[in-house]
Amino acid sequence: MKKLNLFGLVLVVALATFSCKNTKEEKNPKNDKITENGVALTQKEMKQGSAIFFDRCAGCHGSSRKGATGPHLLPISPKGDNRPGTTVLGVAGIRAFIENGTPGGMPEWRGILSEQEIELMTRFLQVDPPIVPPFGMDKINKSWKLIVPVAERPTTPQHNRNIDNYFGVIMRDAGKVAIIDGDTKEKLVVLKTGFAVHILRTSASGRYIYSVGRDGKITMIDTYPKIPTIVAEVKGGFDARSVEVSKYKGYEDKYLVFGGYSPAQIVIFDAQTLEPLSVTPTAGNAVDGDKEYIKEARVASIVASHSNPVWICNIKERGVVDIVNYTDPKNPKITEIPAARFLHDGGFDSTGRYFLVAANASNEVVVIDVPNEKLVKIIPTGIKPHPGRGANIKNKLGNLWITSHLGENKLSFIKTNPGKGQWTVVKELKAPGIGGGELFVKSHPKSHHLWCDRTLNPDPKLNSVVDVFDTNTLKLVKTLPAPKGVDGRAVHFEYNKAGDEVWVSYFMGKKSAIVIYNDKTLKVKQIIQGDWVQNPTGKFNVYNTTHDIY
Ligand code: DHE
Repeated sequence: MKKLNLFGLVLVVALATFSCKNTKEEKNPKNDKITENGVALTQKEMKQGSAIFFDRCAGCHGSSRKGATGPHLLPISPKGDNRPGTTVLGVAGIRAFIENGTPGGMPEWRGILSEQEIELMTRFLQVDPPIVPPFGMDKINKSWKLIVPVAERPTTPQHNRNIDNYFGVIMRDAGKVAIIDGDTKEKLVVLKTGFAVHILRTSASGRYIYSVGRDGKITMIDTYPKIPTIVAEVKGGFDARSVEVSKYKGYEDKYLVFGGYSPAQIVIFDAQTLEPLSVTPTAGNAVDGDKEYIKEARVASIVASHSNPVWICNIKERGVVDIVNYTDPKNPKITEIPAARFLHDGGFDSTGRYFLVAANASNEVVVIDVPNEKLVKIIPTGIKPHPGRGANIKNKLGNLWITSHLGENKLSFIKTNPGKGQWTVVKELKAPGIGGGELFVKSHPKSHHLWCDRTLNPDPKLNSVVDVFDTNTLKLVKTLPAPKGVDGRAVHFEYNKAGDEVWVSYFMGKKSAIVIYNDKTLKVKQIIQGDWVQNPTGKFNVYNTTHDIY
């Protein structure tokens, strides 16, 4: 298995050190062994198990193992949860899940985790999870580094390149972000950002690119210098998946919001310097009536409204959508909209008025009217919808927003314009082959194609290809295999600014690559490979990201 970087290790060691008080725990001072629920681990194994869990499992099963997209992994089932505790599954049961994955979207870890790691996890998952320590304003402030103060930054671009067509590409395992000139396809720079960077977002002006990673670190990149440069860094927590900027008129490039997975909190920063302004924990009651109080209420996707000064923050485990007004960033007003569990990823419809987000434990898509801060509809779609930010297309059925599904082979087309069928699924499509594992879809207003991946499908013949559909006929146009010399799983799409090229990442294989297709001919235009292309994942075109074009 890939080694954690130094920071990752320090972090997980810190987390593991905060092991919870456990009544069933017996310590043997001689060999420092923890014996619990019939299994034994040394302190060293506990730390290694925490590291593996944090790196590979926490995203789906929750940092405290209470479950989210995936089931809980607690030794004993919480009240009301009829899924077995890990002590009921035992070593053999846990091993079967880890090695084979599940049809519900859990990947098979055999071949990714070593035998020693799998064996360790069968024991680690049977003891109580470590407690996550707080990460408040003092710690956030201490982590803040203003590398280039605003006064020392250029006031105009120091080059003649077209920043609008720059691409930020995540090299996940290297903890780096590459900035590529989309016009010339030149790599401008590869910057060390943070452990397992997850997404990038661009400022409203398009000048700055912000990354956020599984280490909770935000990195701010300035595109005005000849070579894009890191100008500020800060940590908003131990673990995160999202970051977004203020985009409303008058607030361009002013504020930035961070969505914490661990601890679960919303942190607002000055978007020019990354100076922290406020921290708001997201803990609270769950949406579905039982008044369950959820401490680990992680912040999943975030989008910025173009029509009012708010961010839409999706509180995963609670199933509520927080509309965060940033006009007073030190004391943000938050309006909570009860929706469905567990909120994950989503994006705008083509008008930018409605936000659609997957509730992947309910198999539904939630629609929010952003200017009016209201729930419009909760739409059943399929097993574990996973749209990324979704895709918007237009044809005789109307304006359609599309989600793919992790848990089954299904693309669902939701009509978004007024008239008969609005906010219902008006069409469903299957990609070739069986099983789900779809992670992302993408289109562009200038294109007649809809692109779909099968990244988490266990079959290598399916997870290495991408399917392209015609947006008018909704028929499959072509299944594109990994080009010669490229190996791995295909993941995530991004168009260039003109909408005539599609960039696809190949990761988790022996020959990582970014493959650029001509969107009209579906022919490979260029393959970007090299030592610096290491497990590329998300790609973000500056213009499309700033303007929410997908
Ligand atoms: Fe992601 C988006 C969470 C696994 C690549 N991912 C998101 C978002 C969330 C999220 C909440 C939405 C951010 C937004 O729009 O504001 N992702 C999680 C997880 O919790 C999960 C399931 C497990 C984990 O441990 O992280 C997970 N994600 C993955 C992957 O395995 C992927 C394929 C590669 C990786 O980074 O490890 C991956 N996620 C992405 C990408 C996006 C994303 C590329 C941005 C899509 C976009 O177009 O906006």
